[in-house]
Amino acid sequence: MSQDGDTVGMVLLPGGSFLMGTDDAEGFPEDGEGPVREVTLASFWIDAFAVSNERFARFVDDTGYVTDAERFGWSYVFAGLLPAALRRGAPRPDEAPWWCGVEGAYWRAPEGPGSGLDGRADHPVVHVSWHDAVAYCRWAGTRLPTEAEWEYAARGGLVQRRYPWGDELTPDGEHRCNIWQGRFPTRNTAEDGYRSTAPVDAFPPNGFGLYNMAGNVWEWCADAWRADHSAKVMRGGSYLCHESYCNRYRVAARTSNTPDSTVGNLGFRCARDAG
Ligand SMILES: [Cu+2]
Repeated sequence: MSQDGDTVGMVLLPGGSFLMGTDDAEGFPEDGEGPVREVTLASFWIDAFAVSNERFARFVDDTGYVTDAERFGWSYVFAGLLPAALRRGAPRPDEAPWWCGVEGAYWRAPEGPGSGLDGRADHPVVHVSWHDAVAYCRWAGTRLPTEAEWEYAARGGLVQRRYPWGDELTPDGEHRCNIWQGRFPTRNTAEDGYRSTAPVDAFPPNGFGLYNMAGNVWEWCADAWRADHSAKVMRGGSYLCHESYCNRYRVAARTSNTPDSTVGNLGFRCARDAG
């Protein structure tokens, strides 16, 4: 049974204008983070949490949907999460050799054969492509947020701050999101409590009551990446982001991937029109 018409777990955000983007010296201008511009939005609903394994399972059980990773037979898993036997000999992209192409990795087996979702029902679903996310939304009577909606939501009512809670990464020494601590990609001290995904309700929410808008998993947005319609926008950063190479857990940060790509640190949340 689909959840059409249901806004359980969603937050209604008032429409209005906000300053989107950043000229932050710590940002990546080449990603198109700037310039800062005023954007006006109608009010909309957005999920308080990324879509969890439990929610995605309901969709698959109801529809028999087969994800892109299952159709292709493999997905990208972070090397440090794999047993040696799967890591050895796995193909790795030259530009990001910490990713292993693992046969049989998909949302129900996030680290490939032998892995499962025990203890992770409330973690964000991963290894879902943009197409998979859109299919879920259609079933749920929702849609992906636009990039502007996503950033407006992530900012939580704050104006031109770096993170959903302010400008400081760890206020009073406290971790506020699930990213990488230590030396990427070989040593993860997991000071924030997590080496991989965290529950979708981990860490305090932002000013709009939204959880994990920074870190944990990247989230698909509805938009095409600039003029390149063969790629889609992703926002929010993930448990692998680290200052040393990718501080894209800032609210203005963005990246992209092709709509059939799947990977172990990329999920989504839903939005819907208000009224
Ligand atoms: Cu990153």
